[in-house]
Amino acid sequence: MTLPTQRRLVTTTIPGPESIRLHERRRHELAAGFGTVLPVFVAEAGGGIIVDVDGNHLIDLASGIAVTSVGASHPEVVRAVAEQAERFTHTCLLVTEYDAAVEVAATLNRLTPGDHDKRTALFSTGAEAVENAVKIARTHTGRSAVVVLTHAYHGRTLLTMSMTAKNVPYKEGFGPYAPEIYRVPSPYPFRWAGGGRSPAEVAREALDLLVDTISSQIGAHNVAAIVVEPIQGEGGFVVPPDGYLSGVAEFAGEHGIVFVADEIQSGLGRTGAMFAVDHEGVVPDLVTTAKALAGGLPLAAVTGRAEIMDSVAPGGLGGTYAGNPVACAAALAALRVIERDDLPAKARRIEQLALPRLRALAGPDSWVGEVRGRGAMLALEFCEPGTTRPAPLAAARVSAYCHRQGVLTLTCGTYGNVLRLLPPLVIDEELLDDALGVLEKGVATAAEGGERA
Ligand code: PLZ
Repeated sequence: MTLPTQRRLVTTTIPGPESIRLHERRRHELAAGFGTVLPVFVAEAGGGIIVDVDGNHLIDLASGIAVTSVGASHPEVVRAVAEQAERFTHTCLLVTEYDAAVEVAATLNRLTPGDHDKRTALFSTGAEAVENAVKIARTHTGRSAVVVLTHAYHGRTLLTMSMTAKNVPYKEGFGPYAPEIYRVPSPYPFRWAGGGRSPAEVAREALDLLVDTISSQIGAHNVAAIVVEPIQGEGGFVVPPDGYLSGVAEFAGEHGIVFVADEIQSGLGRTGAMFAVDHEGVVPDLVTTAKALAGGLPLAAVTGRAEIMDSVAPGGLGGTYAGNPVACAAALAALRVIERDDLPAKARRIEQLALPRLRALAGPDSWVGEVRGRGAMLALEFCEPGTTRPAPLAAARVSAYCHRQGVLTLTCGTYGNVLRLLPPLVIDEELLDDALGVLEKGVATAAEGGERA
């Protein structure tokens, strides 16, 4: 089945009447704690298109939060899932074995940075991968402290929520939080204290603060892991200046600290390289992946140095669904597509098409204070014109405008003022062009009024 590659609105409002009816029912059945960006019910999706139950064709600039890089119904993923499900859906990797899991591990061992000996552990969600990376690092080092950044997002479980920076909605009311988590400033040039610093200065100052905090408040010999998103996702698509990631890796290496790159959102082609750390040539000790890994099925992984990974004794890692065979079959198909069709190159092409147009929207009189990102992980940060005061309402208005016009956008950021673009890497160029046109119009007409509404 191939979906038409065109935006088409057939109802006068988005969501249309059938979505509204279904959403009403949902309110009585699903827990209120699950928010929704756009209460449109999906009938089918693929490529860059989402077809809703009213027959509207929306352009997908979300990819289910950076998951469906190969599209939401890539025929090779669909076939792999069907074939595997027909043979067996589950036996549990902790009970009996199957080769698809080994093959996924081998592929991740090959694709992740560095040509040292590696092992992979499979899980179902990104949060589980991050939790297990910490468990592995603690076992390997015999230490307990974990260092994370401001604006970090690592998940919603107790440990990963504790590692996540933002309070509402992720942490509010859910404490007490896990102990032994320490936070250092993210090198966020647009918001660096004092302002007016060059990216190189921000990288150096942030590194100094990391070293100083660890030395004076924790003790490097007590730190098991430093966990960093090479481009921060939920926190606002914050790109660390050159030199920061390599500096962290070097410091970690000198002190026997496990350097964990959380590539759950940025990895597997999204930023125009297979991994975001590849842009800086950094080789982490452990890499976490999820999201794009299995083309929409739940699968996550920790991949890294064999001597670190193998420090946990048999039985120490697992989970009923860890490395589920249907998810592994989907992953093998998705990874094949990512490599064979060179989706990192597609991400670079998306950047080439979109970034100049997005950059043209920024300026001293504009509500767009900064445009940043890499590959197909691009964002606009909305601020009161000429300042860095966050303008979350402007971001929300522009996003709502896009939704009304049939373009699915997401916001993010510690201050909720960042509009992010995460198109499927396989998106048709005409669709992308159309979506960018809508976004441009949204910024021109809807941002204005910003915080006054
Ligand atoms: N690490 C870098 O981006 C998930 C969160 C959606 P899970 N980001 C989307 C939401 O609001 O729940 C994410 C991430 C990074 C870890 C995770 C967690 O991955 O698969 O959602 O557990």
